Amino acid sequence: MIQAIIFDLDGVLLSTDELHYAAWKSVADELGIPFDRQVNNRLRGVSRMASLEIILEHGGVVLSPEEKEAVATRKNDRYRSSLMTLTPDVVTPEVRNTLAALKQRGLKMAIGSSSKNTKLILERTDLKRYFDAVSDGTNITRSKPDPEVFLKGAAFLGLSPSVCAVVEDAVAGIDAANAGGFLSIGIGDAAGYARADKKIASLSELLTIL
Ligand code: B16
Ligand code: MG
Repeated sequence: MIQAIIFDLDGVLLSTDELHYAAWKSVADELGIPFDRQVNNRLRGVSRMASLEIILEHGGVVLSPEEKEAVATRKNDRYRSSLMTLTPDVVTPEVRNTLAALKQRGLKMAIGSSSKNTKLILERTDLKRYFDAVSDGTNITRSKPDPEVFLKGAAFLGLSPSVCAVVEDAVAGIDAANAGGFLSIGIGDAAGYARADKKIASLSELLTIL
């Protein structure tokens, strides 16, 4: 019996892909690295530093640890400025109604996101009030596909993974959920992933499958 749902943020509850894309593109341009949406897709659910490694490898560029730190900071500064343009309207009525209905059913809800900017995004979009706990990039040391972010989320809720579902749009996130012993639910990109326990085309389907 599922008692709680842990939601990935970017790609599940809202899309900041375009904002990540613009910020990474600007730093890639400065480094002379070709960057397009195909490369950007590989960064889905991946931590900031791991994303930078993928971009550098794609461009055949080698940087020192200090240079990497500086580039990642530059990207994040630009990304955070663009997050200031977010308003509650970026969250669709379907997402909001689904969260409200699940909460009304008595399900516990948490966020399980790789992003260190999760709290800013939740505040800007007025999503915070639906969640009993937030596990994000600021409380983990290992990135998805490691299950740490979801295990911490379940621990914050005081529940065992066996009674929690995870909703994810990234293949790495489904692998993380499975590795942690959660029921994995794929949406978006991850809806086509064979290892997802359940697949949904849109968030409101949670109301019928759970
Ligand atoms: P930040 P999620 C992920 O969020 C994004 O999908 C991914 O593109 C990003 O690199 C990662 O967060 C880290 O974000 O730079 O803000 O710490 O899908 O796990 O909610
Ligand atoms: Mg995601």
